[in-house]
Amino acid sequence: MTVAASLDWRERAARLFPGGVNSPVRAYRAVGGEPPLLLRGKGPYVWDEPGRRYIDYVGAFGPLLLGHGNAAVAEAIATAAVMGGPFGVTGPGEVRLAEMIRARMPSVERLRFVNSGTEAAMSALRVARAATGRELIVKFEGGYHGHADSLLVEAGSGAATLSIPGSAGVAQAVAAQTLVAIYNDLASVEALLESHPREVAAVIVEPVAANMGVVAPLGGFLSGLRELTERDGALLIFDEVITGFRVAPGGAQELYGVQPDLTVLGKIIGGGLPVGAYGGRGELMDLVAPSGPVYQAGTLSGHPVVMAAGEATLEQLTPDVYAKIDQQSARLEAGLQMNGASVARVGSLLTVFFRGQPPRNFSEAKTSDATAFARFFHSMLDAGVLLPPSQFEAWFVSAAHDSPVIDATLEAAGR
Ligand code: KE4
Repeated sequence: MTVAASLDWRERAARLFPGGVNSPVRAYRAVGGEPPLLLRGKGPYVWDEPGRRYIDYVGAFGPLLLGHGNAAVAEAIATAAVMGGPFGVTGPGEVRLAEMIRARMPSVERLRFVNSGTEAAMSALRVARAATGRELIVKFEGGYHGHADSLLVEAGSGAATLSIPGSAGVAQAVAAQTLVAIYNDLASVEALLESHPREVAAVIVEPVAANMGVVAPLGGFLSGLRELTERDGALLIFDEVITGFRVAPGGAQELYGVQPDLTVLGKIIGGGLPVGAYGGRGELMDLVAPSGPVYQAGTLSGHPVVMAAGEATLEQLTPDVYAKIDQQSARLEAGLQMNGASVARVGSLLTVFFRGQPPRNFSEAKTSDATAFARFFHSMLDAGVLLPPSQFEAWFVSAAHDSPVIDATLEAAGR
């Protein structure tokens, strides 16, 4: 395809989609410049239309833990696709994938498949409100759980005041039912629960924050949330859309040994195809229609091709694959230490922050030097390394990022 042809794609996209993209982060507003037109990927690599190769650390923003174009996943998709369907009734693919999820995450006794992390988080909140009869939700500044109205809010003026919409089009009344705490700050959660005693249905948290860049939970933070919610009668929801089956075989709840009441999943369990899931204690999930009064539905939920891709993905995620990914990620982290920057890492999630120390919360993360990040992003792109186009996204290392790939990344960073 000629450069003119690629310009043509961009012009046509600009006329079709808001910002020329189907998800905002893809527009490169935070780093400037035009996104490359990427046509093919294999393993750790992607190629653009002129045929330039990049090492990819976007990994579809999380799903591609096995890298691009994994043969077994592609074959499972092809085999399922020619079987026809979906059939409008439960199939073996849904059962098999759900059993694999439950085997790895025992807190997920029962679950429901949906088609995105947004749907999963939104539905988990609905279950929590029904289970507790309460209306308020607590989330964390810098935590992202998809674009459902009640999760697109910002902290109000004072810490304990009601939230304001974080997006145009979110009703004030909806925003007011979500309270915003500070990540890694149990006192901020306690203050909210004390100012609204027994009114909070659930606290929803990314057990490893990955939407402010990677911010690990400080010791005692997650277990502290478990105690505070139990004491107040609120449910604890872990949003493991990113961490699930990435930071450990059983996700962050295995890594940190804290069991939530409900878990939100997505990304990896669909092997790169559209998916989400929410689940938890049996008596909570049995509140969901048709067994209970909480309505939630989805035309393509549990799609056999998506289930096949998820099953083929989880099957390959053996303990030694996790060990290898962690080893390569540790090498990358060590090699990226450079003056003026700090590296945060949990497993194969990693962020280079352009500030002296890794941040402990969103307000600290926001003090990173965005200009320096943008410069670093473009110099890495020019050197053939494709990073997520925002200081507040995580780098995703895959099983396909072997030693030569890590070495090439570090060589580019060195330059
Ligand atoms: P989706 O609705 O985009 O499938 O999932 C929403 C979601 C829920 N929870 C967490 C912790 C998430 O990170 C996400 C989505 N992640 C972003 C990247 N950080 C998706 C990329 C994008 O928005 O284009």
